[in-house]
Amino acid sequence: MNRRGRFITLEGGEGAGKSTLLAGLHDHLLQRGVNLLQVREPGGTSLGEAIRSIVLDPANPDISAESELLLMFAARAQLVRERILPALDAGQWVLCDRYVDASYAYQGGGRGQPHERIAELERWACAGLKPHLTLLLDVPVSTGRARAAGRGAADRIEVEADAFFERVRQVYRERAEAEPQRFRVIDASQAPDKVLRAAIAATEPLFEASL
Ligand code: Z5A
Repeated sequence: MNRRGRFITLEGGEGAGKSTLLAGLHDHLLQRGVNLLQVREPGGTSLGEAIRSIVLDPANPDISAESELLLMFAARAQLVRERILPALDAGQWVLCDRYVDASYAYQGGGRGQPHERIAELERWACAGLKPHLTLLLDVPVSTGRARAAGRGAADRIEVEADAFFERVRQVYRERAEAEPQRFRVIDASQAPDKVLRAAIAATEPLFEASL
């Protein structure tokens, strides 16, 4: 990849603390003088936000695993082309709350969609775009779910059983192990300030390297 900006993604299971970390990391990068775009998946474009409201709505229990996978990639294909690639080409850094690893974890691990099918969609939909850095917030499922439980009504995916989220966690960890140069795994059971410090340390090499 020979783009001027940097592409950072955040991943993790339910209640891992991504939103909490994003706020602190966003402030830190701005203080470092980074011209930053922050987006989320599914979402970040008007098409993506419409897909998000459909796919996370518990009033749509009949969405098939295949449809769910395609909807995630439809939102992603639009976000990559409409916002992420133009921002990177203009020299901005992009901080994205979830990206393609989430599809391998949730639709692959959680829903049992075949890895090769997801890989094919990635090749087709993502225009070759890979993150420079992926921060994986790793936390036991019970801890994450207990944190998330305080937040009110569960969405269509959050209603799944613990076993679903154990498979999600397992796939995330396997992907991190397979690509150690891209992933930094952060113990997200630590206090939020420690999680933020670990994330900041992981972003430092991005300032130095010509990627
Ligand atoms: N999804 C998918 O299936 N496939 C895909 O390809 C993509 C997404 C891209 C997006 O929902 C859903 O879409 C997600 C995966 C699926 N579904 N699930 N489940 P979302 O973006 O709305 O939600 P989320 O991504 O799952 O995140 P979350 O559950 O909202 O949690 P979080 O952002 O990681 O956590 P948080 O809001 O920062 O923290 C939760 C609580 O814990 C809160 O009270 C905090 O104050 C507290 N917290 C945070 N950090 C700590 C620490 N370190 N210690 C103690 N307490 C903490």
